[in-house]
Amino acid sequence: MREEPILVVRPSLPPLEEYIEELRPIWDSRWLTNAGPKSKQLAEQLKSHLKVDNVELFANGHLALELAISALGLKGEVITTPYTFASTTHAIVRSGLTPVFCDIKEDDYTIDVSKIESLITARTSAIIPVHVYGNVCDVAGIDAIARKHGLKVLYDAAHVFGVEVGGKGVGSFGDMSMFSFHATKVFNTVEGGAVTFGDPAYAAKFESLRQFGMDGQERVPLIGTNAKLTEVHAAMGICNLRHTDEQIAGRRRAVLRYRERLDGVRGIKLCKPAVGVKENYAYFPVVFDGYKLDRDEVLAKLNERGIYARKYFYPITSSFECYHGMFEIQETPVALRVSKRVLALPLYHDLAIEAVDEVCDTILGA
Ligand code: T4K
Repeated sequence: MREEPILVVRPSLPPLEEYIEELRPIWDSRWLTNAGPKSKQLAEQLKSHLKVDNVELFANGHLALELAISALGLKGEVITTPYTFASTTHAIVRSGLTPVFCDIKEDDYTIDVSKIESLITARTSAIIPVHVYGNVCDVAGIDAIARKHGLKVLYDAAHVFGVEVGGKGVGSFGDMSMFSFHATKVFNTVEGGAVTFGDPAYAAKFESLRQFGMDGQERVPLIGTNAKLTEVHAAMGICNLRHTDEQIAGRRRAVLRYRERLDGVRGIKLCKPAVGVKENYAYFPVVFDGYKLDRDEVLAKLNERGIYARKYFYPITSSFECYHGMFEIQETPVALRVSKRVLALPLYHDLAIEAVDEVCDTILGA
């Protein structure tokens, strides 16, 4: 057992002095929250960094997703996948909508576009696909279906910070995209999130929705919530953004080493690098299918050594106990099968190559 555990992810932090410097004007002005100058500055910086037209910031990714659903006025059924973190499905259900689960593709675990149309009914209002692990969905295929059937598209883009497709920011596809800035993400504000969108008319709606539905001091046109990003969180984002590119380069180095060690090993399946996509190396999922050990045995071996890989994403959300009896989990057989075989291996920007080797040695020598 190693002295210091290797966790699946570790947050990126700026140098402490840099953060203190960024906090100084907040102390001086005593402006701490409610869309202050730091959050406005961060939103502007993210607009150009993410190559999108509009960015609104929120207290976390989950609330951002719920408010995006609200701003889009979604009703009835939405087509989504159960191969994701709890947040995606919960946001849909908590908004009074019915998730209709579409299966995922074997190669990158994103929504299988060929299966979407058969799930559309008169009650369908939107598609909520997930760019899972940083893998980009078939945005052109989804766009074509959405246009044909008059559906909105809201991407769960929690994992794709900084990803570009054909030179375009991934957050510029669909009607809206939700990004998570949680501590464990490629870019973090400790807690935080954003929605990116093309139509500027949504900006005023988001401003109101995240501030109790208020518009000024005396008008309350919407039933909103409190989902504001504070100034101290925004300051963290401003600092972290200065280092994100070099951190993604660190993640890439670790991923290349993983691929070098694990690609082609019988019974071990890796995602292939995507063509025409600028990747962010958010997660490194490995599927154990026909390997000498099953997924749970591999995880136990890693844990014995103090290596804490995680079963992202198991179980599929449609099988959660809170949804007992509501969904037929066999309707997404690929998602079900992958979830029982997948492990996300440790990955963060300063993960040492020796640590990657230790993870691989443990898996291969098991
Ligand atoms: N949609 C998708 C597809 C998502 O993946 C997520 C979040 C969301 C929506 C919602 O966005 P947010 O509302 O969170 O902004 C973690 C994260 O908490 C969660 O944000 C993330 N997805 C999910 C994939 O991973 P857990 O339950 O695995 O977290 P936890 O506490 O077990 O931490 C994971 C690892 O990170 C551990 O090894 C410990 C380490 N860690 C964690 C924290 C909090 C640290 O080293 N430092 C820390 O401060 O969910």
